[in-house]
Amino acid sequence: MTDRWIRNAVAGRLVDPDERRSFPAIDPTDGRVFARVHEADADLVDRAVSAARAALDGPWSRWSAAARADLLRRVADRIEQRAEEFVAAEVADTGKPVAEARRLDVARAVANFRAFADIASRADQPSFLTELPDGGQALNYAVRSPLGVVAVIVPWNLPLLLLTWKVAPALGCGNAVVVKPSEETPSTATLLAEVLTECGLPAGAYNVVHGFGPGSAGDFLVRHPGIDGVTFTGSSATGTAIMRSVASRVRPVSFELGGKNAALVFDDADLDLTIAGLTRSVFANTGQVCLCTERVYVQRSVFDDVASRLVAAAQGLRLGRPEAATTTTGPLISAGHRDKVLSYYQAAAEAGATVLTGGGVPTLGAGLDGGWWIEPTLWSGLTNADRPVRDEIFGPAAVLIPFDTEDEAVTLANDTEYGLAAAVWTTNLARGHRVAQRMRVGVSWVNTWFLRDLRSPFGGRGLSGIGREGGEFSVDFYTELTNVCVQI
Ligand code: NAD
Ligand code: 6OH
Repeated sequence: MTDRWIRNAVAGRLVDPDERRSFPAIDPTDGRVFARVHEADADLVDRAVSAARAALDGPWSRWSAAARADLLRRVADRIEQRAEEFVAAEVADTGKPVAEARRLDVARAVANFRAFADIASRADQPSFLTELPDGGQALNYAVRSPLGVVAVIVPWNLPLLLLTWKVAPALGCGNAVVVKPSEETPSTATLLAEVLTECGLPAGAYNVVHGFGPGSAGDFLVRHPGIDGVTFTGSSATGTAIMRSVASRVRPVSFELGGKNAALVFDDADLDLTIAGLTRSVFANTGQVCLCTERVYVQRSVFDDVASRLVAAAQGLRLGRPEAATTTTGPLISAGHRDKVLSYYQAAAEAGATVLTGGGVPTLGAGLDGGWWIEPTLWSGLTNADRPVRDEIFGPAAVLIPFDTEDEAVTLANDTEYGLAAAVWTTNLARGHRVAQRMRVGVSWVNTWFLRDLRSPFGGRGLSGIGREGGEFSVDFYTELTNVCVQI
């Protein structure tokens, strides 16, 4: 049994763990327990919310926007200095390749703090000069104030990236947060607490409570009367449950939820670029990115070529130890999640899919067989009516489906209740713009995938979410506007 603890953070201090309330932190590469996580009870969640309220009512409320921006920049610098600790913590929780944690997760955490230092401190405030019937005037101007105590609930797939995507703008706008990381990936949220304190964030402006959803810290937090809003990234089912919990007190929510994202490959696409892009978009992070492509629609004349080249690329992926330079692909996050993904492998087989590659569980040896490994998988022979083509799988798997015309491709891609992301692959510029705009999604890429400018709106439609974050859209969520009208 390990004696390492992952702690809650309340009022600027790490909380001594309670031996009676813990759950294991498990390394997904081999199933080994590497730490115990202190599960916050309702009382500790209450203390965290009170600490956040006290911070809001205390000196933190008098920090200027410029001082908050300086703090965010110091935090970015400090994460860079302690980058290898963040990498190690993220890799321990997720099993992802070390190089990927460095290049994507930790680098984006730094970028999130730097970007929102600029964005939040430059947020504009609308004003209008109103002409009155008697010839007089009134000046209307709006001032922004923090939303208040914000509950931040995040998932396990990109834990630090998605946490800082919310915490940086929330703090930049002067809020106090109570964070509930995923029970699968608790480490980096607690490490961030240390860094924020080192950088001078007042006690209570950032708190962490660990635990699960229903009947645990997540549920206690979203039902707490002391919170002023909820920003949530996770599954559509959990989003629905949280919305219900928050509804009784009319609090704003920002939801970034699941996806069932399409790629559309036209016969004029640059196939080298397309195959490299599809390989990333289907298999990055073992398919555990909300933006990952799970449906690949391919124009019929290039279908066989695209299929065989994508299969070769999938077979070139290397599953293995996170620290090995050759490793491209880690395990899934948990045994339960692998069971879910495997149930779709089974459902695809039952629906008569042709398994182009993969379809099962690999044998890796080298001490890895206790982990949650799974084979990268591609299918053909399914249609939009089949469950593996309708439900979000959230694993390294996609289906290839042929189409004949542009209109047919658009119809097939939009035939889903989700609406997060799409990627169009074509060298025809007009078609690229045309099709990208016709996608019913929040994020539509042409000849690329997961290319992000943090000033642009990010979010989804339908089952994929409510609201947009990024740039001024984050500022809009994390602030309230008060309009002042002065008759002149
Ligand atoms: P999840 O919904 O199971 O859990 C997300 C978080 O919510 C966790 O911290 C969990 O403990 C908490 N939670 C669960 N039930 C709760 C409740 N009733 N009240 C309060 N909190 C509760 O999601 P997951 O399995 O961790 O992540 C995978 C899902 O997240 C996928 O559906 C994926 O598409 C989605 N996701 C979306 C985006 C996006 O930006 N759109 C980004 C990443 C992940
Ligand atoms: C989902 O898994 C990825 C979400 C990505 C972002 O929120 C982002 O800002 O890039």
